[in-house]
Amino acid sequence: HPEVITFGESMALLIAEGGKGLEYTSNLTPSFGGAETNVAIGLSRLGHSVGWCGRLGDDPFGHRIYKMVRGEGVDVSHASFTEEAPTGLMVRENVAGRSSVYYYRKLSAASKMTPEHLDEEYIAGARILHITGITPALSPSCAETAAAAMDMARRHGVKVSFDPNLRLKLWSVEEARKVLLPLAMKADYFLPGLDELKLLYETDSMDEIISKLGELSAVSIIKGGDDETYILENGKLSAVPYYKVEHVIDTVGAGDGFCAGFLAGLLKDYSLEEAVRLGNLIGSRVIQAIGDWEGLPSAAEIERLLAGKAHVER
Ligand code: KDG
Repeated sequence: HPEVITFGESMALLIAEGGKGLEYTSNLTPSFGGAETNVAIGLSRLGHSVGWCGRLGDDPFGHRIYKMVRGEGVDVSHASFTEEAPTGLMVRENVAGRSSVYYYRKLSAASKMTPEHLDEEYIAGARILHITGITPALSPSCAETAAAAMDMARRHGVKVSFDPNLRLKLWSVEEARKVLLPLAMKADYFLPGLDELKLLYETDSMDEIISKLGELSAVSIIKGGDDETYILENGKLSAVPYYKVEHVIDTVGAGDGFCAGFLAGLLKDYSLEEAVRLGNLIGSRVIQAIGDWEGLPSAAEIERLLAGKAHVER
């Protein structure tokens, strides 16, 4: 059984190259992305066993994603294909340093996920179930599936990790609030970004945010502070500083990288602070590479970095 199980939508990704917008570029690079496969790949590269159970279209993009995720060592034995709907697609451009994403994912294969696609026994054998708030944004049946998976995990003493990953291109903040806040109640580890909390709780006040988070039973790990990640445990707030990065290249995927590092820390029985530090380190690597998951480091790279050893190139 994998130590961590996650599921959600992974989509084909086409990236406009050369700093030209999609209207004018003649060069699109294919890749794929999805918050949950990003986390799964991150964990696998750090040496942990992880399963991803997504639903893909029975089409070339779907098969490509399946093979690439499997190639990263992620257990895809519970992922499935359907002929009823296509694999979702996202397209990204970067113009004048600003990255924009366009989704072509309405009625995608992943949006048709239902609780029947979950295998309770598979989830029961894990140590952690990781869910993101993108899944419930896809469709009502996906929202039911996310909640059902969390309930299954809780029934079997599997820890639930939940990253709200608010995507305002998928739903309004009002809709998101109604669904995400009840899901946060089911989590053991709640991993929001500070900006997301401001939107979800409709306040800029840190005191108010902390008091709202205090209503959850989860430990909250708040990403995206100016220079640090916060830990809120039993009403006590602490901060873990970021690793300094000289050149930020692409911030997409940083939060997922953080989650992978944090969950890896939990699996290694690190203290919360040490787990957050590992999360910060993985996030700092992801933002120094192009792509959502390409910059996720291996366990060996992390060991080298922490030992301060230079990489031997030739
Ligand atoms: O966190 C990065 C993800 O947002 C990206 O890989 C794509 O899952 C994705 C989404 O729905 O935007």
